[in-house]
Amino acid sequence: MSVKFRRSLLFASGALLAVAAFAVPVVAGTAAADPGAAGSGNQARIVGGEKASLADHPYAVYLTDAGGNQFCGAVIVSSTSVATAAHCAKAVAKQDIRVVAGREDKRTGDGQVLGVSKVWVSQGYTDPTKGGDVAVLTVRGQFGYRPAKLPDSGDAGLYAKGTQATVLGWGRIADGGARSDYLRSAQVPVVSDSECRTDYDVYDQRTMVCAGYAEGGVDACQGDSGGPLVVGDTLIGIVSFGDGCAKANRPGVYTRVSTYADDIEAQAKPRLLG
Ligand code: 4AZ
Repeated sequence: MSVKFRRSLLFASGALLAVAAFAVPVVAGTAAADPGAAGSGNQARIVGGEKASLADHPYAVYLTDAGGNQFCGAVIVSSTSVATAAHCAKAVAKQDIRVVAGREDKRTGDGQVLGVSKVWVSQGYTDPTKGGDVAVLTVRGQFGYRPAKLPDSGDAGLYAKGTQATVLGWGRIADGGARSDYLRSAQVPVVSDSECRTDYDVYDQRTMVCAGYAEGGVDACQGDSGGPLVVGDTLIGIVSFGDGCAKANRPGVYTRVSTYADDIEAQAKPRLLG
């Protein structure tokens, strides 16, 4: 979700006081002419990335509405379920959500299109900027593609500052209209909690993790929400929000999957009826 942050500055007794910013969600603006340019602040695609292959990332999937319009990304976490952002799961009625797996190029009929039988949203979720931006969709049928791994207690180091992670998506291309037809990926380093707290007043290190370069230029963008941030095949983040895309000192904010791994696991488990 693209979120515009306003910061108010208060000068008191010669001291500079940063007042807690209030967040005003806005519809992402129109794209700049130079997608991928460092610090351009454009609203275009996965910024600064490249075409990616499902052979390397078979768990990367996207969500469409009943009309076939891609509105978010998601990630296979078991043979019968995907994880995505809560704000994605809530954007379209359950009966209208389709999960498209095994289709690198949206213009083809490759892979599978599965409906959704159940939607689980993290308890207490209200807004991406308040955390808990994670959901699990149970599909009708089974995926023929391997799931991403969920992080366990031994994976805490993956969240260390500087870890190179890969973000994947079919996000918007330009001019607030068309989205990328192809799966794209970009490499982004994990940002420290203290740095991300400086960048975003709403940052919560328990429920979120940031990734990107201080100078900007590489980022997830509109339409990439719900998609995976992986290290190898381990899912460490889910694209959640940001102030625009690829701006300096405005890294992408991701749901911290380790915090929700047990919940996701419980929801992902294929359950026997009766
Ligand atoms: C979005 O609207 C979105 N730069 C996703 C990620 C980011 C911004 C917006 C992070 O889906």
